Amino acid sequence: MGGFLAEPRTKTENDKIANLCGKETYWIGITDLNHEDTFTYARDDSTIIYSNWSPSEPSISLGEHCTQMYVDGTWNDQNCNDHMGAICQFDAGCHGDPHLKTFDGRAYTFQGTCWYTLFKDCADKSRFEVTTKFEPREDSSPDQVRTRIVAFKVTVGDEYSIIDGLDITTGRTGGQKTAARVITVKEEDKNIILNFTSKNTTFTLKWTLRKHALSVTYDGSFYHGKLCGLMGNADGVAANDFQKPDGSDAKDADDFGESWKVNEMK
Ligand SMILES: [Ca+2]
Ligand SMILES: [Ca+2]
Ligand SMILES: [Ca+2]
Repeated sequence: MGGFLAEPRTKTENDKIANLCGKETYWIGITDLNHEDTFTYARDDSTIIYSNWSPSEPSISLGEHCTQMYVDGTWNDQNCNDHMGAICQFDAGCHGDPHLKTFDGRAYTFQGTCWYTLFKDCADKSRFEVTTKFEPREDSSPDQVRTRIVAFKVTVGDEYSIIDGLDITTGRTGGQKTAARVITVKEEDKNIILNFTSKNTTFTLKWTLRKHALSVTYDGSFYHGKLCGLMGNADGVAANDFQKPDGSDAKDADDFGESWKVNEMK
């Protein structure tokens, strides 16, 4: 199924796996099969960076080359032929990272932790802007931050709408809260559909809360090549999408993503 024996690399990961184990012991992906007494990850044979051996383990040199996790989360090297269950791990790419895709179809991964311009009218006098907020996910670790989109804000002229989970706030930039005119928002079965119109172009944002996934479509051709932000310039060419606010080309996805960071909103 594309998984592999679990590789707890931090105390946090190890504790979580131990909680999954319940009353059984399970194989994890740590072995010294290839180099007696030097334990490595079974998947790529790289040396382990964290361990949690039980007292007086690993027993080494006794024909024990595979590793089991006890109920309390500590490890024991054990004969690989023993029968027990296994804890498997799946790489994050399989579920829910912010894999972004530009209007022109360029896919990339960017893990920001702030507000970023998703797309906007790139003219000198910008008519609208959509910003999104990324936050770390619960399964982040110090060495690998994973994020998801948790909120977004749409500004059209002096009107704005902030979608924060299922909380919807609309108003005018002048301050007073008021019914929206060019932005319409509706909620359907924990999906939020937001529409706004500019220059005879209707933009539709569909926010699937369960997956923290946001999709954007628009009609017409007026904004062809006139957008910018994390979703690129919408000119039909995927290769030129990593443009920074100053118009220069970013050197990679992180450089591109960070260049579209905006000041934190209150
Ligand atoms: Ca051994
Ligand atoms: Ca042992
Ligand atoms: Ca493009």
